[in-house]
Formats: sequence, C-alpha cells, structure tokens
Amino acid sequence: MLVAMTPIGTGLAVPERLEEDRAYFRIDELVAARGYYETEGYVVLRGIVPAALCDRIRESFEREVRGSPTPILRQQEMRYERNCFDANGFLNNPIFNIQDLETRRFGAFKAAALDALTHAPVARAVSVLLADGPEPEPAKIIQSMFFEGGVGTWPHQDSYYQDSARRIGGGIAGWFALEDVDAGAGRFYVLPGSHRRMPVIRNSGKLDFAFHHASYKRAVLEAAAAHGFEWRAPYLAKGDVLFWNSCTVHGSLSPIVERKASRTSLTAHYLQQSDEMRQFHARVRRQKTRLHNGMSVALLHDQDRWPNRLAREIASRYPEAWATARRVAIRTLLVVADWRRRDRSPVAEPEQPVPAPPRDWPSGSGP
Ligand SMILES: O=C(O)CCC(=O)C(=O)O
Ligand SMILES: [Fe+2]
Repeated sequence: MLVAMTPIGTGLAVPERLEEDRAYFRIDELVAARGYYETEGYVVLRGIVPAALCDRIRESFEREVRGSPTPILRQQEMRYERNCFDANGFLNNPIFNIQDLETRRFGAFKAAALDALTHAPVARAVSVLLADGPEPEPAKIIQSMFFEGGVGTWPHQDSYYQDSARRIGGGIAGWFALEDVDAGAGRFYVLPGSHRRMPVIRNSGKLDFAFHHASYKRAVLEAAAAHGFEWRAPYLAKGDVLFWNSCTVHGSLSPIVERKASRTSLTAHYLQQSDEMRQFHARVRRQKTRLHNGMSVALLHDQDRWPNRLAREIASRYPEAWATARRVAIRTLLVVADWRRRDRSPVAEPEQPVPAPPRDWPSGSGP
C-alpha cells in the first residue's frame, strides 16, 4: 500500500496491486454489483473492456492526437487549447467530449474511445445500474473525457455540474482504466456512502458555479470531513471500470511526479436514453444524439460541423474574450435560474439519489 494524503489532510492507503484491494465484481455478477452500488455509491467491474481495445485507444492517441497542433476543447477551463504536457511528457489538459472531435483529424481515436464507452457489456452494466424498475432502459452518453497524466481533480459531486433532468442522482459515470494504474499516478477516489448520507450541494446562491465555485469546493471538503467519510482509491487494472453515482463525492489524488507514471483513462457520464441532461442544477440542456454501436451519444460542440469549427477558431484565437463570454453566459443562466426558483413556490426535489432496489432483479439481463 502507498500512503497518500487526502485533500482534508487524512491518510489514505492506496492499493499498489490487485491483491491488496477488494475483489469487486465481474460482468456476470451484475446483480451483486448493483446491490453494492446502491449501498456504496460506486462499484468496480473488473476486466469489462478487452485489453486489445484499451491498446487501440492508446495507439490511436499516439498516432493522431499527441503531436497534433489542432486546438481541442479541454475539461478544466472549457477552453480550446493545444495539447499541454507535464514534466513526464503526459498530456495534462484532459480532452473534453471525445465524441465531438473532428473525424477527419481524430477519427480512429474517436472511434476506438467510443467503442469502449459503448462496448456491449458496458452498456448492459450501465443500464442495470441506472434502472429504477425491473426492465432496465438502454443508456446514453452525455459527456466523456480522456486523461493521460494525473491532474488532481478536486472532490465534487457530478450533480453540481450535470445530472439527470428526471431526478437528482439519476446519472452515473464510469472511469475506464486503459492501463494498470500506478498508485502514484493520481488515483481516482470515491467517498463511499456519500451519495446517500450527504445532501446534494446545490449549484445556487452562495455556492453557485458562476460566482462562488471556490466556496463550493470548500463546502464539499467541509461536508466530507463533517460526515467522517472514508476515502477509497481502488486498484484499477487495464480494462476495469469504476462506476459511480452522480451524487457520490469523488476526485483524484495529485500524481507523485517521481513515479513517472501515467493513468491513461476515459470517463463517460450516462443517463437513461429517454432522460435529458440537467446542467448546473439550472436548466435542461437538450442535446443532439448520434448512434454508436447502438447507443445514443450526445453531441455538444460537434467539430464535424463548420459553425462549430468556426467557433473553435475564434475561441482559440481570442481565448480571454471566449472565456469572458462563457462566464457571462453561465452567470446569466444561474442568476435567471435563481430568480425563477424564488418566484416559484418551492418544488420538492427527490434528494434520495438511488431508488429502492426492485424486488426481483432480472439476472444479467440488459437492453
Ligand atoms: O479522473 C479525474 O481526475 C476526475 C474525473 C471526474 O471527476 C469525472 O469524470 O467526473
Ligand atoms: Fe466528476
């Protein structure tokens, strides 16, 4: 075990090898996996993506993306940027929404990544974990990311940024290990039980994204400390996927640079197919979708369309003006959402993120 420090200054034992961690589940144990997910707010499914597919994603990243000068939308600041690399040469500005990449330049990488995110056993697992009745509904992808280097993501609930329009806690995400992830590479962690025991921190008022994002980050730390949650950073081998609920607190540890280890991975956020994305707890953002391997994949800034390429061009040429325009747009959205909330008589939101387990689960069945 490697002993790391959490953002609240407590120790965290990070398993270095498979044998040091829980066994978790395989794809033929979906019923048990679902039970674990309901209690803990996350679950690991081992070996669910074939190793050869993981390799294909990494190879096509090398071939098409690593040396490319084309600006790509990034997760951290939502800006169009060229690739940036850390001291070890690993990409450290993670790619946002792989499905939006331009096919002409990044077609093989995009196809390989989407093949993993829509791989049949993954689709089955997601729809069973998301199901709120005995008949699981097919899932759709609303967001994806690609990581190579560790970035030390702050602890958060995805719900604050995006969730299900149908109900808070109706979203799920997966962290796809494309290699055996070193304990010092900036491991992904979760706070088990936080999806049930900690109220969802709302994106509004004194903790909103537009004006008070720093206060939100502090509020998560304070809530995590006050509840005394355990912090867990599961061992993830190539092909393993960790799924977590949109209300589960999670993040990633800062990498230990001297270990010179990457953590090549994808993440994807899913909803039930007939659901829509709720953004910033403020609005329903309808998205166009395209089918990949029979799964709906939502597009937001599709680079195969010229108006979006023009936007990319402007955004990368005038990054400050772009960032300001985006900030103003989000502020307006959140201010209007707050007004609306105040005007309305309070509507009760279901805060319990995971529905009560249906009595008889169809074993191993899926869409
Ligand atoms: O792996 C990480 O650093 C964070 C990923 C994450 O928070 C997400 O995809 O929602
Ligand atoms: Fe997240």
